[in-house]
Amino acid sequence: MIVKRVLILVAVLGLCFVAVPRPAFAAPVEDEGANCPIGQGTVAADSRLPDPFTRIDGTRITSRSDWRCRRAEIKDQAERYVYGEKPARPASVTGTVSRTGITVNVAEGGRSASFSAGVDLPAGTGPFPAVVVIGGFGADTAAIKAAGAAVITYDPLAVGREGTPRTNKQGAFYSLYGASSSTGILLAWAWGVSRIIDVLEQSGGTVLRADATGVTGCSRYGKGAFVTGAFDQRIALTMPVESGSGGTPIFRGIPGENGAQPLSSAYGEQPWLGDAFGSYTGNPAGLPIDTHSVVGMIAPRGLFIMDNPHIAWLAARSSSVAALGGAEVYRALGAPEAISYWSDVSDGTHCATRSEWRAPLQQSIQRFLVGTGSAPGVFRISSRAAGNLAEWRTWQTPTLTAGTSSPTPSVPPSASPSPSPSPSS
Ligand code: MCU
Repeated sequence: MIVKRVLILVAVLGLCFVAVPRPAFAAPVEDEGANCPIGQGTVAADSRLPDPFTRIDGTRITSRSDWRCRRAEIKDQAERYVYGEKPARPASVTGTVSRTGITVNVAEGGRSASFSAGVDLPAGTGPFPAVVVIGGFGADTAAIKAAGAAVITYDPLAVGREGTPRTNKQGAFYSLYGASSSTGILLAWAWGVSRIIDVLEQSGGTVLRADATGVTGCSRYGKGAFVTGAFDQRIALTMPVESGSGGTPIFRGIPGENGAQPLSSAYGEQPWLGDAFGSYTGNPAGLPIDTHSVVGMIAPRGLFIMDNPHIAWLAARSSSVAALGGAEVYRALGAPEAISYWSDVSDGTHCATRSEWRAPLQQSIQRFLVGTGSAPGVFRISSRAAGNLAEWRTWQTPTLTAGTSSPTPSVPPSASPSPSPSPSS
């Protein structure tokens, strides 16, 4: 009798665990604003940062739920003027996920391509959250695994090659969309990560969870990590490291930041940015957006920007302004703690593994990917490269009325107890 009751209790508890959806920190779809109208009008040139809260038609958003379609406008402008277009998921995406690797096959309009990625699981039984490490180096992979997430090692150059002229771009993305596509390779890399997430979704989440993906990368791959997180709302945690010009730093700040990689160099060294950016390398004030708004595209999802203030080329001061400006979007959406920034580091080596970042990195992974603990919510700006947001804006941050600021929580494929509430609640 007692045994029977215990069994019933276990079964009921089991059902509860299966039925309780765990709040996710990301959206269930790549782009929640895909059906939003894009305003008409021109944005006047401005040497300071455009107001992220003002629509193209000149009106200002008033509620948190307005952000979804305002974000869609920023995304449209980011594609049009900075990165090039990111096409929606192609007609066919198939692939496999194993404990050691992922394969991705894409096809559309009679063209096809394939690429693969490595998987390195942490200790435990899983299914695991995962961090895509673009180019194999970014945030400390040992620390990522120790925090409970798998590492997906992704070679972005198979999807968007470096060393090609803009007129003959190569890699899986360009096999589908053409060698003369005006999309830069950062967004091609981002598209590749999105297709990996498509395959994770199709896999049923037995090895890797599809609702708990992070992304990181250092240097040129930090530029890629930033763009990847901005352009796929399924990504719960974005961690660009020392990304430099073309990455997190505000474009408008680069010309005045001594020793920073010039915009013409970031545009010319590799086809990282879209072809359209070529008209703005000498005129960033003409851009209707800047990277603070791209940071805003990531809000209210987890973001941890890491910078190195010892190398002038990396433009850490302009990056701090982007983080401070983007943090205003997080604040307006009611999720100020979901963004962290850290440039106060002692070792000047580019892309070093840094002890200073270990705790906030692991806290971010646990909060946004594993689903435990709290976000670091820290801004540690080095005095060597401290930007001043007040010098860069004329707008003030609105108090938005409450609404659903965070993307709709998704039901995870795995069944596990629910963690603490979403960052925007
Ligand atoms: C910071 O990222 C780049 C930088 O933009 C380039 O100018 C330099 O050559 O390489 C950096 C990098 O990717 O280092 C690994």
